Amino acid sequence: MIKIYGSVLSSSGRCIWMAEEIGQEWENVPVDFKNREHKSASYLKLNPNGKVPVVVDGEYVIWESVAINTYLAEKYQPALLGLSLEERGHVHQWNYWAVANISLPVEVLTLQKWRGTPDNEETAHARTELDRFLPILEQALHEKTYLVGNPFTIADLNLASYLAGLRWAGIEMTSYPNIVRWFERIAQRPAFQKTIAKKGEMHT
Ligand SMILES: N[C@@H](CCC(=O)N[C@@H](CS)C(=O)NCC(=O)O)C(=O)O
Repeated sequence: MIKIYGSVLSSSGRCIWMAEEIGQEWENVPVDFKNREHKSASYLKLNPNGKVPVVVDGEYVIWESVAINTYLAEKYQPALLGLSLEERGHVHQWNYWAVANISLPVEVLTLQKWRGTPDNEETAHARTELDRFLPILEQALHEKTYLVGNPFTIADLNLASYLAGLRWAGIEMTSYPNIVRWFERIAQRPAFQKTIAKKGEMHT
């Protein structure tokens, strides 16, 4: 069974959604952030970065949420990577784009919300980066049901999970109607609904 370390409220949520999407049995391993379990010697053996998620699939260990989702798609449901070489290329393009441009602003703004701290230079920069990059996603979703081809791919899943973080952090998205329409549709997916329903069941 696939083991996913870390809570649905963290970057691990992206992999939990993926495990639901591919219909594989999975087990959550809580990581106690308050007691810094993510920095313990035994945890660092799994992920030397001291971050969640880590996924353990049998003997195989992998970290970095978007890489994990690519691995899970390759192994269990390759259609989620796109249906042709060109689609797979664009799925990777959006995955790398999300990690390069969206991931850090999401982390900064969700942490700000979590801690209830005021704006500072770092959060102002995060907002500027979103203003710079979200219009690119908005344009790409013009008259599109999914980001790359049709059907749904992990490019949709990964991007939508970052946007779920922004929504949770209270970031205003009304100036991006294509993103909102796309997100609302993706959020109807049973796997996403099952994932968010776990919020109450998990801690840390
Ligand atoms: N790029 C990483 C980011 C992982 C990440 O930042 N995880 C956070 C929780 S959302 C964490 O474990 N932070 C603890 C730390 O940085 O010490 C991924 O997508 O897996």
